[in-house]
Amino acid sequence: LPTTPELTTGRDAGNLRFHDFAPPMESFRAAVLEGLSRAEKAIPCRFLYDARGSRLFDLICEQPEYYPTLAETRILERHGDDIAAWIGPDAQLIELGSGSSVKVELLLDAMAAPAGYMPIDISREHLWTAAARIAARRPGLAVHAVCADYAQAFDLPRIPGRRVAFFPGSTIGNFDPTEARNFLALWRERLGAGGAMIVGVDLKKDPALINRAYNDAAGVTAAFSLNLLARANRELGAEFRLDGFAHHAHYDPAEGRVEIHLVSRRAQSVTIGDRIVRFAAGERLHIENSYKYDAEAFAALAEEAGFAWRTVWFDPDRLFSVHFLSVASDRVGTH
Ligand code: AVI
Repeated sequence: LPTTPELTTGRDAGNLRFHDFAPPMESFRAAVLEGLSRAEKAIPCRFLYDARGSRLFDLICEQPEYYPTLAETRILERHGDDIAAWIGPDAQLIELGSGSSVKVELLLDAMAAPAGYMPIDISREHLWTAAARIAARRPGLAVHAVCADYAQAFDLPRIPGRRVAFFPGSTIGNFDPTEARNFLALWRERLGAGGAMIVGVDLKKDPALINRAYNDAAGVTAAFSLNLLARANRELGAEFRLDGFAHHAHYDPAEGRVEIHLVSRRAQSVTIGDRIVRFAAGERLHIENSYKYDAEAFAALAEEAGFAWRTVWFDPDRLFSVHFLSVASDRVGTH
């Protein structure tokens, strides 16, 4: 795959280096128009995260019904020392989709002497602020902030230490299982010999508990979903009436996933620039899936991606899991 060259940023300071791969901004307009022209209307979930969407997602994580954040934090607090022992010495910790880098501090605290910390995020300013905070708090730690799309090809900066990736939050669940396997395989190649990956994965459980998490009483998740239409109004000059659509999130145990849609409350036409898109009453616009796994099923998926599955930690209520995968040395690729 062609890789994007790294830009010089002039932002380096002290123990902080900034590597900018200038991830291309995918066209929101093209994705919306293409997705709305399908028989089953859909917009990819990555477009939920503009600045307002990212703030709303942080708020979702604070809702009492949204158990994944709380449960994963508990795991990292309780088992941080054990996880650090599995990571071992001379490791650089690479965080995928680091956002505000909160959970990773629990791992950095537990690691005796990390060789470095490399947060990767597509959102440049968010990344810079979080990386600067960690670098200031930990003057002995080499922090390499990487602005890139972690699912795309780019040459990971070469810094000392074995590569250990941290992918928390069950973001892996927003891929379908085939995409998840391909994504893990890509990162296995990238991590190389001696590498490992720590992945947070939400578990299958009582559907009522899952449904509550995606339909919080304060309506934050609904606002997060509807922000996609508000974003289209702001950025594309679309004329979605937000009161014309309802957030609908439902866990399908057979598929093992939460399916999130915006449902048209009535028959309506929406103008987007020079296009008119028609919605029938009750018609659904798909905006996200969130897959849940049994620990065994995720271990099998990781093995199919070429990792050696090592161990898993759970919170006391068995709501969430954190898996430790290592790169089996006899299967290492050339990257
Ligand atoms: C980011 N991701 C793991 C969240 C999830 O639970 O699938 C996104 C989310 N959507 C609605 N609530 C949370």
